[in-house]
Amino acid sequence: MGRTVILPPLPPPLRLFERMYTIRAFETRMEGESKAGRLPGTFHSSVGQEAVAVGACASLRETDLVVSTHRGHGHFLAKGGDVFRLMAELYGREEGYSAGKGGTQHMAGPKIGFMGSNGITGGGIPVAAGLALSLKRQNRENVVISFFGDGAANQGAFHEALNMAAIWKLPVIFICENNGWGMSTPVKDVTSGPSIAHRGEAYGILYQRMDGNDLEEVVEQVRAGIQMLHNEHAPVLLEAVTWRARGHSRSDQNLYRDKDEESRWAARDPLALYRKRLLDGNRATEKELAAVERKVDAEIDAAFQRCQTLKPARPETAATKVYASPEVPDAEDPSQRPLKEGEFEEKAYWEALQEAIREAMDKDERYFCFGEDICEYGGCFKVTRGMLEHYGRERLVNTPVSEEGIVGLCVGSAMGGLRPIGEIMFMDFIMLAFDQLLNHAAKFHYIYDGQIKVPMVIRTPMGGYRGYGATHSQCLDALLTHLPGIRVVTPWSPRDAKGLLATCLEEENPVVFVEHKALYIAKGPVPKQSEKIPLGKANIVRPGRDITLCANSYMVTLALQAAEQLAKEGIEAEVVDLRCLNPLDRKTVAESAARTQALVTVEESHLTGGWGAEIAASVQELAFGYLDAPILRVAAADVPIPSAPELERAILPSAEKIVATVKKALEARG
Ligand SMILES: Cc1ncc(C[n+]2csc(CCOP(=O)(O)OP(=O)(O)O)c2C)c(N)n1
Ligand SMILES: [Mg+2]
Repeated sequence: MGRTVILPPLPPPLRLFERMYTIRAFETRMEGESKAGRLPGTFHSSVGQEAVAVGACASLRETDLVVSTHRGHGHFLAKGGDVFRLMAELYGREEGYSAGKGGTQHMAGPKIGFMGSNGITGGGIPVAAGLALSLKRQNRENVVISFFGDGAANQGAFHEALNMAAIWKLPVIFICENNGWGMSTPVKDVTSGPSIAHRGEAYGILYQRMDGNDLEEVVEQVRAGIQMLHNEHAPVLLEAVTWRARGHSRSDQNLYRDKDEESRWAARDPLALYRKRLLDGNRATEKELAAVERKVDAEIDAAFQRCQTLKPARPETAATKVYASPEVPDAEDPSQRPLKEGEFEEKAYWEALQEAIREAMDKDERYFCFGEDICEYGGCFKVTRGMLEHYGRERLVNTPVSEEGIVGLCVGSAMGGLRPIGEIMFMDFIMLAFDQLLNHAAKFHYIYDGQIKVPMVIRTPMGGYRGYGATHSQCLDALLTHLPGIRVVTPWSPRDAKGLLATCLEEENPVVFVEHKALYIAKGPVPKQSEKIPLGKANIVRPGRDITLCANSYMVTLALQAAEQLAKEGIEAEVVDLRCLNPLDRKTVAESAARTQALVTVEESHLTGGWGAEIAASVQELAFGYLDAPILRVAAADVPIPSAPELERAILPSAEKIVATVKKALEARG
């Protein structure tokens, strides 16, 4: 059943003209600054496309949301962005919307519903769908506009997001600004099908092509689109046919375009067309229009003059706001308390995980689980088994096989106020979502200077030892730690699995929570009383005086087995479970190594670039004087993971390899 939503009244024509003129004047002035070398980085002018931005935003409320592109100044101004703060951002000043951290391609103003411009072509589309999911789940009548270019319509992200928005009927208007070009590539050379708009047909959603240089047509189509969206409860795809009047970016001289094209489109300049239409229709006088132009020119000039007085960004701000909730190194760790009889139950790792999820979901409606085959099937490793009956399909959502979409919608919905718990079926598949995870989730808080948070947890199983072969066995935990902005947690025991997941579910940062296939059915004591284990605290799971074994996840099991064997030979190994890779508890490992004077790292990620190298470097920095043996590493060999058990064993860590490596280290000690 549809509903009629009263749209906000349209701004008067002179106001629309003023907005278009503001964008034109802003872009013109700042492009000059950019070409003169006074702005850092690049510059993408939206001159020629003002009617799309202004026409689309004309029917939005402040609480409606916009997600933009690398060519986003116009969208920002049309959504109500402040000229001075936008300009200041382009100059790299702290007064800018992103305090100089974002620059021209990464600005946000959530207070005015502008949820970020984005330097990744197509990257904002799943984010917009996720924001729409949050609006829908919160029963808000708002809409999201997702702006993107013709080039972005060829990204997988576009297709995954459109499909997901269509199946869940999300309130998002996808607006493709087809400006004829993706850098130097003409649309027709790289785009199949009758039109980009027609791609909507494939997803069964409403679609329409429109003249993107005709402000009134854009206003009308977007207004109709929003109304349709509310009536049909379905997303809409609009293709605005327009033209990029300037070069792609600062350095582009447009040498690949012919003069005919230039003069044809120059005659269709959207600002001049609207100006003429207002005059011809007696809706504004020359005097009124000129007065608007003078007023805007003065405003741009005032902002410009003010920007010249601003000081450069202070270097000490460069490393601030990387994380929305900081690491708490001295937080109390309840898991250090030994459990007494009656205080715990023996539980499997998977059960402990499910308990943490259930406890969060029972307390707070914002949590929902989101992933492939997590409903009836319970997920590939059955962590969500049995939950569907209790929580229903609203709180447990089976998704298409669309990893980029899964993570992207988690990102957007987390930004919109939800608490998504995403599941990636095998960690290997997370690579399909790296863009959303590492370019978006991990960076948004920082690049928008703390204005946006992405509190999501992505759970995923890693690991070999099961013969699944190269695409279903990898440990990518170390790989994820190379980029700041994202927590990486790798629990070993069922107690930690529950206590760490409980903490992660309350984190304000994005988290990748890495489980291990070989641990799901392993049992251990889990306290009846819920506990939250702080992130970034390694755990000494076996004390010893002769050497430190630093491990995580399933490698802790192997390290303990190795320690047992070594003990028979009189070598007492201390086993330290890192538990988290970000934050990384270098201190506990260094202190342990300082006591034992020797260290072997044990990881299942590949040797080269693994976390063992990072720990080795840190320990020699922190405890060099105490060591009297070389730090050695046990890791997966630098080959893809083979399937046959004999081959897999040959390249993955084992207790025997750990024992041999320990002996080698101790022999060198002499
Ligand atoms: C994922 C990704 N690939 C490539 C680029 C480099 N790049 C920047 S803009 C652009 C063209 C985008 O074309 P379109 O989506 O039509 O937007 P327009 O520049 O025309 O506004 C490219 C290839 C990028 N920023 N991100
Ligand atoms: Mg384009």
